[in-house]
Amino acid sequence: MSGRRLSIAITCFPTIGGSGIVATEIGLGMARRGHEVHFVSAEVPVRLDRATDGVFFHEVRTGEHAAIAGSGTYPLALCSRLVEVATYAEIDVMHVHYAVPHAAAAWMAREVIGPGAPPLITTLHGTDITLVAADPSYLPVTRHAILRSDAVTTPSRFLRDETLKRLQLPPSTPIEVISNFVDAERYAPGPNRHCLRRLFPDLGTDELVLMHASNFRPLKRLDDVVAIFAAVAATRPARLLLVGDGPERSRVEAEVRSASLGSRVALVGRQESCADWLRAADLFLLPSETESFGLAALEAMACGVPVLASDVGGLAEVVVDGVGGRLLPMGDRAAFVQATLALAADEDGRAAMGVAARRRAVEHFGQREMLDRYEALYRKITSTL
Ligand code: GMT
Repeated sequence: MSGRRLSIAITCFPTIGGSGIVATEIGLGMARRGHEVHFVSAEVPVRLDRATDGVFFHEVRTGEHAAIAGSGTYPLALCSRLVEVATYAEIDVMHVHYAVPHAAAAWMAREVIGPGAPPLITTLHGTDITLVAADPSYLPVTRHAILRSDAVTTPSRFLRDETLKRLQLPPSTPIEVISNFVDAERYAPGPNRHCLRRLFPDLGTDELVLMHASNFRPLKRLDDVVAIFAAVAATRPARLLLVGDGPERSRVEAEVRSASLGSRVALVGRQESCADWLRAADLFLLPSETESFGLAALEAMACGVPVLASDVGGLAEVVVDGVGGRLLPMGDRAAFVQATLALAADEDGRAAMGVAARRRAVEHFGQREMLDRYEALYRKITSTL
């Protein structure tokens, strides 16, 4: 390691979701580089199950007393825990992911600690900004915490511009774009069709396997996924693999059955890693209403799987239309069906697109480069304060 060892506190949501995954991979990467990393969260983040030297976990517990139960005291408990951890572990920098409520809780922790408090980096992820902008109850405090952060980062230029606009920040507010990244060794191409045998015992070798992975929230447009698949499957043999869980899952499962697609569609629920499933897929569908980045698309690309995504938000910074996949008008199911069938019919074109997808993921979204940028940011803000 060049430079002194840093003690870093990372706060994120522990559940499956791009923001928690990115935060966890940053922490693990920093620990591998010799820094000490303290995760401060309600639960152990999903991908933090790998024992890594230099990684510590601090659970945030809210009180169960009847007087405060249900009053949403999590930000206060997080603030108190950050104060403790910052003091006992001599934290050099606090890095919080997702503005609501983490940025405000960390800003409060700095106020409580007073002079000598560690600097704060806030990384915004997307839904945090739309939520704050749409609900004024969170706006003043979150805006303040963002303005008081020593550095603010976003995974895309799209989200940087949206943040400035939606939070009405001065255009000169420094927001650094550091792209999300993928571990291109864990997420790599390779044959893995056998993992589908149990799900689809009668799977033919010429069948097209489509995949979608998300948190099953309405903005992922699961109805589009199922409708696109149904139209494709009516034309040629195909299967659909749905990975993830969330509010839309029961409805989607019922819809699949009522459309008599039960034997062609498998819902495998929440998975710690998508890599093995991606290696079994031919194409990845992401018809979202919006995405600040689209980490799921990047993971598919790293596995050499072409992505068919909506041309919205930061997705255009990840997928180049016609290179590693297709960008299609959001909500235009016919366009998705046509693009899927065209790629299904052109095996060589599809393979070339998979190679291009992998190349783009490796060359533009490499883990080492992004970790270098975060580490440089940590060093910059700890040396100037
Ligand atoms: O996609 C979600 O709804 C989950 C959300 C999250 O907080 O994990 O994802 C957001 O952050 C990811 C990591 O930066 C991005 O890849 C996703 O595009 C972004 N989701 C949205 O903007 C809707």
